[in-house]
Amino acid sequence: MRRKWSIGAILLLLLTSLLGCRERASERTYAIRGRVVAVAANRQSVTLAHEEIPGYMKAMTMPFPIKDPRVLEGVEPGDEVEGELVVTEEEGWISRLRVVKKGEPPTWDRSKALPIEYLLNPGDDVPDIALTDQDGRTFRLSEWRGKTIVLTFIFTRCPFPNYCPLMTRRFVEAQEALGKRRAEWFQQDRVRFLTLSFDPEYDTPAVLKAYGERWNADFRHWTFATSPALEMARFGASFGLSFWTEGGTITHNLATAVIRPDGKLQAVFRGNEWTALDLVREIEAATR
Ligand SMILES: [Cu+2]
Repeated sequence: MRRKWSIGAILLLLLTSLLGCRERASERTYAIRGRVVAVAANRQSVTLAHEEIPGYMKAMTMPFPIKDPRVLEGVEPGDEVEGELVVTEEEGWISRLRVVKKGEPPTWDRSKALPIEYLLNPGDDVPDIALTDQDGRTFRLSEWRGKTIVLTFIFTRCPFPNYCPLMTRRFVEAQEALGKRRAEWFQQDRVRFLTLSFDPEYDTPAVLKAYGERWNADFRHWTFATSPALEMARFGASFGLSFWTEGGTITHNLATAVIRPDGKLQAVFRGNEWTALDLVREIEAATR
C-alpha cells in the first residue's frame, strides 16, 4: 500500500515537473547586447545592431518587438545596451534593456529628410512632444489629454497657396463648420486645433502670434507652436511628414491628423486632397 502511494507520488511529481519543463522549454531567454539604432514612435519596437547571440543568431541589425513600453525608458538611439530576448514557438520580444553607455547626441543633416522609422496607424498611441506656443509658454502635448486634437504642420514663410496657406485656410473652415454643428464643444474646450511650425529658427512665438492674428485665429481653441527642428522632424515623421532645407527655403510634404481624447490616433490626412468637412467628420468621430 505504502509502496503504491510512493510510486503514485513519484509519478505525479514527474508529471508536474515534466509539465513545468514543457512550459519553460517553450520559452527561451537569451542575453542580447548591442547599439540602439531606432526606437519606434509608438514604443512598440526597438531596432538593435546586436552582437552575435551564441547558439541563436548571428550579429545583425533588426527591429525587435517590445511588450511593455517601460522597457524603453531612458533608451535612445545611439545608446549601447544589454538586455534579455525572450523567444517562444510563436514570437520573440525584448523583455529587459539596460543602457551600458549613453550614445552621442544625434546629429541631423537638415538638407535631407529625417528617415521615417514608423508610421502611426489609427488606434496607435501618439508620441508626446514638448512645445512652445505663440505666447512663449511651454507645454507638453500630453497635457491636452481629454480633448480632441487637430494638428497640422506648416512654416509661416511658405509662399505656395496649395501648401501651408491651404492648411491654415482649411483649419479656419473646419473651425467655422464645427462651430455651427457643435458649438458646445468649443465652449466646453473639448477640441483644440494646433498648427505646428517646422521652422523654429524663423517662427518664433512672436512670428507665430502675428501669423495667427493675420488669420483671425481664436487662440483659446487654436494654438500655434513649435519645438527644436529635430524633435519636430521626429514627431512629424510618425505622421508621414518630411521636410528639409533646400535653396534657402524648406521643402516639405503635408500631414494633418486628428487625435482622440485618449491620446490615440483617429486619422491622418496626407497631402491636400481632402476638405474641411472631411476633417470635421473625423473630429466628430473622435469626440463623441
Ligand atoms: Cu509649405
